[in-house]
Amino acid sequence: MDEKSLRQVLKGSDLGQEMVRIADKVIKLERISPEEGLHLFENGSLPVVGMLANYIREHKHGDRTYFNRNFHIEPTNVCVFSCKFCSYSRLYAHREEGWESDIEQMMDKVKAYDGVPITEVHIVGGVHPKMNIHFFADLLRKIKAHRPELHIKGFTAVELDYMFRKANLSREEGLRLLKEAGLDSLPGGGAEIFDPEVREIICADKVDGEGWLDIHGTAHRLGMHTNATMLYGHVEAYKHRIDHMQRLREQQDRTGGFNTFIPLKFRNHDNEMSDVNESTMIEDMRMYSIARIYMDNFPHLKAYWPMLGREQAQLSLAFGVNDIDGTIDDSTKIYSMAGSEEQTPAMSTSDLVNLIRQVNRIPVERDTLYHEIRNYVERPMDADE
Ligand code: V47
Ligand code: SF4
Repeated sequence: MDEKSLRQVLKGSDLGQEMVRIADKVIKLERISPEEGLHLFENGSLPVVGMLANYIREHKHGDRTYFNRNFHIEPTNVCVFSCKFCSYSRLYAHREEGWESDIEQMMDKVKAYDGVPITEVHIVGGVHPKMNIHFFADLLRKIKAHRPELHIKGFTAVELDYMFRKANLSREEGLRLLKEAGLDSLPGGGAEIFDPEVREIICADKVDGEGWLDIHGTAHRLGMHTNATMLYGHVEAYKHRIDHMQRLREQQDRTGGFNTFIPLKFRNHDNEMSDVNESTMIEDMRMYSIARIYMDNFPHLKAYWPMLGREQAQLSLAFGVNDIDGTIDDSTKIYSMAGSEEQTPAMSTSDLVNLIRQVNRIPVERDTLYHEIRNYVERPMDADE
């Protein structure tokens, strides 16, 4: 929708004075303040925040909707931490209930994709007390030796913080070591909610918000790109979501290396927070919309379909989202174990392309750093692909 039509629609809606003022700022592409962000959460109806978010989305990316071809390696689900929302991990004392892969098993997984045109491997897992930085550096070197062009996006700031402390390395030394071994970028996990009081309730024992931001800032200074997540829809209040996004926005102003913001909806199956209700679909779409409006210096907003489900991911493309992650095979267990509809998350490229086309957007395959590999409207799929 162009600026004139958007202004006309908003004029016809019965908006309060404050909402009119904020909407005007958004349309002029001005940054909104934390107070204005909170006003959107507390008073913004889905149609209004959705239209504004879609305006920003189309201003930044038009109809382009990105995905990539990737697969996951989850080295272990044994974890020294005990986040209350986690359905996936097993404590070291109960490690016989979990899994632990050695380098050879993980390399077999990499080799299974020989000849398949994937561009990224995403490595993420629990924090195992016996898998140290040298073990992972060895894995990275072996992956690069086998397939040098494969982009390795690996290890949350939580895993890194633990590895570096155990090896007595500073964050910069640790990141340099892994970068030299082949690590290309960091995923966005482990951020949860930065506010210390909420963190104390949901994940008291892992790296705090400052530490998470410092690891990402250090990675940016070393020339690596990273993502950022926010786990929402549990015990936090709107002000905590704003605080989280504000800290990320400030970090991005300082170091500029974030590619994508990924709001993650809390799923309540089989974890210590199962008594907390999940957010509604309307609340999820409001979350994406306000994230798109607030995070003005983040180029991309991602809906992670294995967690959200395909139909909601498709719907999110009208509410600010311009990326739906990758083709992923059944190697990620984080969400199926937490109650996602996607029990064995796998979508072929043609499934993803169709899903995006059905809502009149343009499917674009990208690499991890958003270089375009193929525009599927300019170059549609052949019947035999
Ligand atoms: O940090 C764990 C989340 C994250 C639950 O950077 C849960 O491209 C909801 O960060 N309900 C790890 N969420 C996954 C992650 C990620 C995923 C996809 C792409 C990227 C990227 C990053 O999963 C954790 C935590 O916030 N999580 N349990 C749960 N019950
Ligand atoms: Fe461990 Fe990550 Fe689960 Fe927390 S969310 S318990 S750090 S695997």
